[in-house]
Amino acid sequence: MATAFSATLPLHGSSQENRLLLPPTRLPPPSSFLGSTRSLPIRRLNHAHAARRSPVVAVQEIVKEKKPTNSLLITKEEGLVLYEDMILGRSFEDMCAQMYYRGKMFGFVHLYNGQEAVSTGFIKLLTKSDSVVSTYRDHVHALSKGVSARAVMSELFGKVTGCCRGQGGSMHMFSKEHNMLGGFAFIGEGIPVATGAAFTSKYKREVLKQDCDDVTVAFFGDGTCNNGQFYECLNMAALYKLPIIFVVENNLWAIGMSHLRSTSDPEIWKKGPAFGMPGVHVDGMDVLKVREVAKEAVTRARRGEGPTLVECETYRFRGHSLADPDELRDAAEKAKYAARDPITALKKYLIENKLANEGELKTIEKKIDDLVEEAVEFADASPQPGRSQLLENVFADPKGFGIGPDGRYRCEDPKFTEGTAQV
Ligand SMILES: Cc1ncc(C[n+]2csc(CCOP(=O)(O)OP(=O)(O)O)c2C)c(N)n1
Ligand SMILES: [Mg+2]
Repeated sequence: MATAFSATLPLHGSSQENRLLLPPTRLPPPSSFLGSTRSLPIRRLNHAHAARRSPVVAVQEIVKEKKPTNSLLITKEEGLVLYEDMILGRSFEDMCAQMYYRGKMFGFVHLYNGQEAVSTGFIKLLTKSDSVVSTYRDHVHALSKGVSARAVMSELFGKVTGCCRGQGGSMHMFSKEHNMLGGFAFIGEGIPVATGAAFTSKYKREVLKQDCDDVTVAFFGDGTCNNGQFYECLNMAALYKLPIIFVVENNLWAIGMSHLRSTSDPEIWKKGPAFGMPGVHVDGMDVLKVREVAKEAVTRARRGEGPTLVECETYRFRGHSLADPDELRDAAEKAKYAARDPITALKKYLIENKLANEGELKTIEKKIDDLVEEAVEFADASPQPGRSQLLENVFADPKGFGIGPDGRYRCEDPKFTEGTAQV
């Protein structure tokens, strides 16, 4: 494999795990696949209904077959696109932190620093009509999908020029134009939405006979994999062979809860084969490895071969949100992952393989710095939403007492206060 990226991240061995004396999970022998310590066994279902399903094929087997070991994984142009996207994600988030602490944005703000290889590795392979669903850690997925830095920053500032006209804020980035189907504050909420989007693509193609090979990528965290919606959607996606990729961003923590303490089997990728779809583990600090896995998964989905579960092992470089002082995670663990910064790794690969020189990369960094600065100026100068926008798109009775058969708010009925209710 022609990647200069460093060795793999063992999932195990955090100090948290040691303190709790959890039994070590038995790992299969190390595999050279994309630097992963785990390999995906090819499992064929041997129960009575196996004939209904397609055999489960490991994504990495396909990747191995196709990749000669001595060729570069990307062209110069692709490398520069990846680098620019990751720099955009990082610079944008660093700027968010500054703006948050200056009081320019309100509510919770969850940053993506450290996880850029996942967003970039997947989304830069997608077309505009493909869909992306994210979580509350969604700014960078929106940027990778093409939503402008101006629109995302303005949304964070609560301004009318934001991608949701200031009504969504940090956790709800949405853009119909870019098929960015939302950040979702409730964990797991996005997974059924993504499954629905994938169902739409299949319905268009197979029932309406439209020329549609759109795929959907759903991003969510390790903690979310303990949520029921994840399992329900894996089942439906496998059953209907939907064009979807479930991407777990396993950053080893769910706020202050270690993945190893909260999950019966911490190897999330194994849940794919359990539902009849490929599951793969990939080093999520290495954008080239993520991209190789993403290519295969996206291609399978486009060909109508169904869903894939991808577990990207990654790490967030900041606290859970900007309100989190990040005192729980062990300093040694943080330092270990900081040394594997995905942007530094890509830069090293580009330079060592003569795909780019320092000057070209600096030019990109400067361009992105200017773009992010300009986005802040734009957001700052943009107007607040008008008061009339307040109740737009609110379908519930804003006064909280229901709507009567005459279509009027119950509380406006003079008889309303005759009972026990007090308005
Ligand atoms: C349904 C629901 N339950 C609980 C929460 C509170 N909550 C917010 S973030 C979070 C942890 C999620 O961790 P993970 O899925 O690993 O994502 P990460 O923050 O690490 O990206 C929880 C439990 C929530 N937002 N939604
Ligand atoms: Mg997590």
